[in-house]
Amino acid sequence: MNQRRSHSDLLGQVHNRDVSATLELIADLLKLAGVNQFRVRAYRNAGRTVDALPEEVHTMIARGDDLDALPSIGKDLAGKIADIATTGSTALLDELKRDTPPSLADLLRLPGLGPRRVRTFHDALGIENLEQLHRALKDGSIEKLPGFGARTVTKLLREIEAKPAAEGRISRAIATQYAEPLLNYLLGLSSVKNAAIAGSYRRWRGTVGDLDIVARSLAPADVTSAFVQYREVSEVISRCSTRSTVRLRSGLQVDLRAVPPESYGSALVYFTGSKAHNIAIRRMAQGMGLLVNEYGVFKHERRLAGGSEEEVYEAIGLPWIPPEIREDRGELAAALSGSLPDLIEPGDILGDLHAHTTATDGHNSLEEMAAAAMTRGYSYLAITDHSRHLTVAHGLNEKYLARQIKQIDAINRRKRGFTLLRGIEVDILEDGALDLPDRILKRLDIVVGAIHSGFNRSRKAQTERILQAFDNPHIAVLSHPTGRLIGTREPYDIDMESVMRKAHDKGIMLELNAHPERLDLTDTHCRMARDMGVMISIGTDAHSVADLDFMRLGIGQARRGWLEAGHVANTLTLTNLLNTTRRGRMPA
Ligand code: DGT
Ligand code: CA
Ligand code: CA
Repeated sequence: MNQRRSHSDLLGQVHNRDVSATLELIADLLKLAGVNQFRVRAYRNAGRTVDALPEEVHTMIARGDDLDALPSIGKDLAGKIADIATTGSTALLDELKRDTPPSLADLLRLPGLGPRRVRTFHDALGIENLEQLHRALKDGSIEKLPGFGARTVTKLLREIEAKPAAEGRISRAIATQYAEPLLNYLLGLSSVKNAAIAGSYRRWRGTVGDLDIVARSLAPADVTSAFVQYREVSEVISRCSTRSTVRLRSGLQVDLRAVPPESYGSALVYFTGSKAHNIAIRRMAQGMGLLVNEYGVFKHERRLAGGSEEEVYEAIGLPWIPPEIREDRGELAAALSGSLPDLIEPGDILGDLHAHTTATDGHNSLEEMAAAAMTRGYSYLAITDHSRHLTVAHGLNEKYLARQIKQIDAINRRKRGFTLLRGIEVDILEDGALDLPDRILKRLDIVVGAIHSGFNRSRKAQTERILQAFDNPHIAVLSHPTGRLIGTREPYDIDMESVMRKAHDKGIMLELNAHPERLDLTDTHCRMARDMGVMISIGTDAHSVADLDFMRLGIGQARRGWLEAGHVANTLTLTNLLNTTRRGRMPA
């Protein structure tokens, strides 16, 4: 971060993601300082609230909104959030940092390490970060500490070394907060005629390594100099008249190419990628005696196309190909034979099939969730709170679920053209049984089964567990089928083909969980479901009204998996949907 910037210069630059990360850091440092867990949790909850906001905190402050009206935010926290949103920090954080190096917080993320152990590492060995811990584990100094045996050391080493490869990439949902304002800034320049974010961002990958922006301009040098002056740029990594790379304060790197109008389409194709798609296109064009590059499509130096993407694809005999499937996974063959998929679109979605409320670990009530779903034009929303086994989320037992069913029925009686579906996200227990008895499950519209424990079982056992759950007559959907948490938890090991085969035979759907940390199923698994005739249900796993907007990420992922509206359950009308989800329901 550039320390020389004044506060007023920073104003308007601290995005919600920065605020929530700062609150999270405060929580970690408080935890290390040994304060009581309720105080720690208050900061974590506040971070989550900020993450779920539909607009930027600094916008709300500028408008004069009361931040303490937000869920789980009192007066004191509201003041600190305002400090962070306007200055990037708050007195408490500055004070905590004086006592504890912030990098110690990373150690808390390792399974099995609590504040007491982390403090021991720090006090006894001066360890301040993961790298130093890694070294100390290997050179035997940790094993010599009282209370740390060889087994603990082996386990910690494995955790550190298995840190997922997503490191260095950020979630697309977070990248959006930085990308869209930057794009708008560029679009507002008089030297820019048009601009688009290309790269993995445009292909809707769940995570992005960096941003790639293409701008159409008659004065590329002007675009570049305005770009490097963007207020969030912290470092100019490279710069020439048509191309430059910068780093934003957030750490996100951005490549910009400014190109003349006649090359805009070909530059967009090139920088949208993927690289594999580009190579496949170039090879195909070569067979036709054509050269394709970022400047255009050429035959013996003569330009045939380049101004628009449609023109570029047309010059090589293809229809335009949607960015999400430009991965060299058969899209060129499909384009050639006129069999490109008719990909699902946001307007096809009639409802959301996975949402939580304050009855378990959600932030909003049934009424609020219903209203938010209606605002989005939905005709239904499935309420799928947790079941009792998930005690950390205050999972519902039979009695509380029965009460929620009554509440949902009462709300539905008052609504026209909108229905809350009675549902549950029920734990699939270790033996494959569901966590609630059939007599309550059969009263529901949609039973979503999920694994939340016992992740480390063998492939065979984990697969058996799921197949066993599919024998329950009520389960309609398998939620987040691989259990991955992007960047923090690897998927559990299952035989996806067996799971899909049985899902198909039993008429059970697989969920594409649209939460940005999950995006589970993956794109290739979506494609596999399509090929195996397994219906997909897209669910946002919303824990607040704002989370319902994750649907767009789910659609991006579904499109990457070649899914059409007909492959996705939430495009069905309510009646058709209920025909597929109420598998073993007792007649009303
Ligand atoms: P990322 O940033 O890792 O999430 O993924 P991308 O796809 O955005 O990759 P990036 O930023 O390295 O490059 C943007 C696009 O530029 C990439 O999708 C295709 C194109 N590109 C980059 N390097 C090459 C290359 O060596 N050959 C070809 N044909 N295209 C390339
Ligand atoms: Ca990129
Ligand atoms: Ca790039």
